[in-house]
Amino acid sequence: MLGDTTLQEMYEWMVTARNYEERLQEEYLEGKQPAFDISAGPIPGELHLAAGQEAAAAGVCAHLRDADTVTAPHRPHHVAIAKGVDLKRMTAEIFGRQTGLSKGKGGHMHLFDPDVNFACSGIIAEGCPPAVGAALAAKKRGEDSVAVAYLGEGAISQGGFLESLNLASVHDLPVVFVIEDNDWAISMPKDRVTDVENGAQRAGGFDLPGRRVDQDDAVAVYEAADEAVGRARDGNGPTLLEVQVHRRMGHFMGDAQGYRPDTDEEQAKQRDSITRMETTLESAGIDESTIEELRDRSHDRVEEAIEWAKDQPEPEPDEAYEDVFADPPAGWTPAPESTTAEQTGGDD
Ligand SMILES: Cc1ncc(C[n+]2csc(CCOP(=O)(O)OP(=O)(O)O)c2C)c(N)n1
Ligand SMILES: [Mg+2]
Repeated sequence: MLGDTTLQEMYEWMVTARNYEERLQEEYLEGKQPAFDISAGPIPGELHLAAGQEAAAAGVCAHLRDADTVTAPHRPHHVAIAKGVDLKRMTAEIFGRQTGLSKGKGGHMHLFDPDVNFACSGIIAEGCPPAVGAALAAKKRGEDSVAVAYLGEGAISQGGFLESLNLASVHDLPVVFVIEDNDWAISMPKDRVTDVENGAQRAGGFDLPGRRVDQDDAVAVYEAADEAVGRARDGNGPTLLEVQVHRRMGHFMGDAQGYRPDTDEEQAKQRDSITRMETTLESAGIDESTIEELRDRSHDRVEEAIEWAKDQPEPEPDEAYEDVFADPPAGWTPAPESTTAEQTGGDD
């Protein structure tokens, strides 16, 4: 049963994610004008925003604990926030700072927070095999933790995803796959890349349950995930969920979206899961002042994280050679002369 506290928590995550991305957008554009130089400004590199997809993160992560593993793709902020990733260190990572989650070397598509078992990757469907591995580890250790792998609908024909479905099913692993169907894979509409009507149908080929949540309603996602995560935690194996979400923005910041009909973008904005959630909160009897308080708190948290991150030092050039290999190959020597064989683990 979905109580008021969980509803409010889900709303707060969703609003935090939206505020956060609105602020990232402003920071990102600073310094990139007028020629849109992708390496310029306080946030270097690409930036994929997930505005419009928050329900898929909140509805699933509301069932998770820190010990559960979550992997996300290149559009990760909403999921990271709902999983409880440290917002300050995540922001420092996005700004390329030394105190970032990956010491400023990964950027926004490579956020790793071992404290809450979160990882993401710019390679699509790449999070599926590690999630299966985490689920296998939990099962072998006799723990009741679960793993959740997020992917986009554009990744549902990737080998890594299909092989993961198979392994998870064969070994009855505690893993939930969540497809965020935002209708687009960069500029490619779904019906150009697959003949299945919805991604949840992929489950049938592997004899595991598949379910689609047709609208980006966090409460409907919560209910579907209740069953899926519960099934995994109780040792009854994997589930595939698909959630219809909407991409309010371009594929990445700077995408002119010439391929996208204006009506599609307009519709995405109208079907806002956050507005829907506000109506749900009001119907549950939560008063406007409480909702306002949640909004203000999320706003303050976002500002604090961004201000903190911007104050953090940038990595030193020498640090580029650190943490590259866990176990460097024999004879591998990094370029800086100061680095010793002991540091590199070379063949001394
Ligand atoms: C293995 C691989 N192939 C191609 C790419 C390039 N690429 C980046 S995002 C993307 C489309 C992803 O679409 P979808 O999975 O629907 O996620 P969305 O961007 O819609 O969130 C592609 C093809 C990649 N990152 N990894
Ligand atoms: Mg997509």
